[in-house]
Amino acid sequence: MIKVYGDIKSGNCYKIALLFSHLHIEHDWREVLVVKGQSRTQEFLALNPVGQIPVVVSGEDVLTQSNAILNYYANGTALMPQDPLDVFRVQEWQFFEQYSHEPTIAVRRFIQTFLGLPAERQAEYDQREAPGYRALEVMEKRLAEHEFLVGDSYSVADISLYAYTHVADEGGFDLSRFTGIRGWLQRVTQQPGHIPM
Ligand SMILES: N[C@@H](CCC(=O)N[C@@H](CS)C(=O)NCC(=O)O)C(=O)O
Repeated sequence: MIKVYGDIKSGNCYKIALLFSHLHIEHDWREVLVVKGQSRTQEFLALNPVGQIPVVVSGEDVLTQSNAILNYYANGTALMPQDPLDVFRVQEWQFFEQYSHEPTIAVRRFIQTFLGLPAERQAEYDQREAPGYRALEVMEKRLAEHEFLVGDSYSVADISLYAYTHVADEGGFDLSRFTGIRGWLQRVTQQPGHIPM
């Protein structure tokens, strides 16, 4: 049985739960709570020296990095395009997610919702607002004219970006003017096997 070490309230971990639900991949979920220091124990660091969740263990294989895990399991399914240029587009969105979207939208959500917006992190929280909105504008540009991020069907690119976009309000982002994104969020929830965070 595949083991997933994670916290379902973490978008990076939810990506894996969502993909496994779409693909009917049975797994054993092992809760690891970052805020309780459980990703820094010796036992956990032996599994992933980076000290981060999610981690997937399949037999002898230890898999880390959420988007790489998505791509590994989606390969050969309808959730990963076949055309090499479309595969490239998936990865383009995933690198964007990790470098421009997650560090702004997910980090503000963590500071606000998980830590309760402590005074010592207020400046960092404020600094991440403008780049977060810039990331949302990039998504909006695509989604105002297309149903999904890559090609014309739902793919792992959508899973990667959905994870934190659908809870962006928990990081103080107002999505009301992003009509393309809001329509897409709705379409994602209608995919067979969709599960909430
Ligand atoms: N690039 C990693 C990021 C994983 C990540 O940042 N995980 C967070 C929870 S969402 C974590 O474990 N944070 C604890 C830490 O960095 O110390 C991925 O996509 O899996």
